[in-house]
Amino acid sequence: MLQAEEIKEYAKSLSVPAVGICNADRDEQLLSYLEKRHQNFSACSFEEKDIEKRISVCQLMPEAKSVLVCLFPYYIRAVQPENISRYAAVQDYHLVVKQYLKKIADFIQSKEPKAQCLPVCDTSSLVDRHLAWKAGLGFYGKNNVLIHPVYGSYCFVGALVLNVPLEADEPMKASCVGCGACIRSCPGQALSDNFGFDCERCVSYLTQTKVLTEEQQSILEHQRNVYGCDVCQSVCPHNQHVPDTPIREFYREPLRQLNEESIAALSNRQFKERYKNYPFSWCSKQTILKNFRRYNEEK
Ligand code: B12
Repeated sequence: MLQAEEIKEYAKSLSVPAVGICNADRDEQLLSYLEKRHQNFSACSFEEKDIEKRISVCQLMPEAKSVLVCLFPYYIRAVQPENISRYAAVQDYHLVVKQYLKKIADFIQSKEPKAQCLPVCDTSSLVDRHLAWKAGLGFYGKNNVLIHPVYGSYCFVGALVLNVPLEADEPMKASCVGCGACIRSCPGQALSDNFGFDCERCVSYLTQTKVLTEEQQSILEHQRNVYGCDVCQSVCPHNQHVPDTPIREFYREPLRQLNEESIAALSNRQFKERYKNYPFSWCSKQTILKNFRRYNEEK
């Protein structure tokens, strides 16, 4: 029978520093978190609205028995992006994470030819950071992000849904220090106690959204970023001494800033081509330019 430890060791040999396992049962605990959240805040337009799809791994793979969850740190001290968030300045995590998950899936199938492995990163109906929390890879911060004790919150989550049972890990005992710096610093006051999060006030969301209300535009005042936001992470004490990422793909051509004139000179197709390896290439060129114009008007 396939052993959890040998898969974890293999993943670590690829430089994936945090790997854990959780079961694929319908998740009643997540259900209560989601219900509470939906009572207090409207769901973000990027979020899966069907709660059953979020809590049932079996809706993605009917024979699912376990989920192997990995963290992919992306912090690089020498990379200090000026007007985009850190996660957007490095190679597109969807592409990078999927390559690693494919290698791990190949390893699993070499040991267990009947194993089915479904890669998940960001775009599925599952709640990625809940999976990571359940698999013991970190704890939730008041800023809503999943924090690893060594790599902090600058980590992407990727997972393989498996039809083979594996020994599950326990959630981590450690917790966020609870200083509230993220809540106080959030430019849109999107965060509140008890993991409250109002997407409609989050700068990251607003930079990715085409049409904004006047109030939302005022939240973006003085925000230099034209894509994403790192404020609630950069003030977090858990992120102050994190090591550089061991994932080598993230060192390839990191962006320092986006330039308005250069982007305006590109056609939509050229924009997609130029930035196809970065996570914001799905976003329209017009949305990025809207963020530049708003910043310029306020200067
Ligand atoms: C939609 C989305 C967004 C939206 C909404 C974010 C949000 N807070 O919901 C926007 C565009 C604003 C956004 C921004 C960012 N995002 Co985003 N986003 C997503 C996406 C696609 C869905 C998130 C979602 O469903 N949210 C709704 C709620 C239900 O889920 P949740 O916030 O993850 O967690 C809640 C519950 O799970 C519950 N909960 C569940 N179990 C438990 C257990 C305990 C103990 C506790 C206390 C709570 C708890 O508490 C949380 C708060 O309500 C996920 C990928 C995915 N499929 O999960 C990526 C994802 C969450 N994003 C990610 C990233 C990197 C970011 C940014 C850091 C990017 C940036 N720099 O701009 C910011 C962070 C903003 C923030 N403070 O949350 C990573 C997060 C990695 C991490 N270490 O946490 C993810 C997981 C993508 C990935 N696979 O790596 N994102």
